[in-house]
Amino acid sequence: MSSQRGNLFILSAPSGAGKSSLITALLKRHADMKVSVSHTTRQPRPGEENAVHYHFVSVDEFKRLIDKNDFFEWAQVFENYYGTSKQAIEQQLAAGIDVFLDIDWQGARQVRDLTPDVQTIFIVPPSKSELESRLNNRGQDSAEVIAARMAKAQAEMSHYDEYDYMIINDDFDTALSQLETIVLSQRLKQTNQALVHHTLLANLLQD
Ligand SMILES: Nc1nc2c(ncn2[C@@H]2O[C@H](COP(=O)(O)OP(=O)(O)O)[C@@H](O)[C@H]2O)c(=O)[nH]1
Ligand SMILES: [Mg+2]
Repeated sequence: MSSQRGNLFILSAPSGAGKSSLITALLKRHADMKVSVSHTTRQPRPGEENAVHYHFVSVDEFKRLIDKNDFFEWAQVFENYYGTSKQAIEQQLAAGIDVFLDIDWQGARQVRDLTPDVQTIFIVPPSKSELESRLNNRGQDSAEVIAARMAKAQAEMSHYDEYDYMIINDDFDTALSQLETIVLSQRLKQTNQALVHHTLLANLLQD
């Protein structure tokens, strides 16, 4: 177990900006980073597994969890409920793992209020036409759903200025290394380093 507490990151993006692929690629490189598995009331897409991509629950179950105060944050997004359980993040952070929350701007606001040291990252597509074609190429949703997502993508993007960092996901490898730079540099913050290297510092400062 690391002696340093893990850092908490939020990644937000409009649907189709490539956020999930970036997180997946980053986690492949780093065993000490995890993405939080949210609860949602939306239906699983083909290939999505319960407890891996989301905890898929009914509206009744979701409301029960709200009443039990189990959520760190939750919001209604695209007609469905989404939420991060407290359990999903606390154990990991305590174990020194960096945790990513793939959540929307409403959730980001709640987490910022609760955890001011959270680092927030916003990912945008390189152009509107590229975003459109990415949403179409996914081929898992109806045209109606895609059109609704396109409209909501703009609503999500209008919140870009509430975030600490911004990445333009044009070239995937460039975006990935930019994301990695943000995450790794957080560990080098003096306050984080002082915790990990307290013995060294005590020694260096001793007369
Ligand atoms: N507030 C909040 N938003 C979430 C949570 N989980 C996912 N979301 C957001 O809900 C939106 C829809 O996610 P999803 O159904 O996976 O569709 P996607 O747009 O293809 O990723 C995205 O903006 C996610 O970041 C959560 O636990 N809390
Ligand atoms: Mg998603």
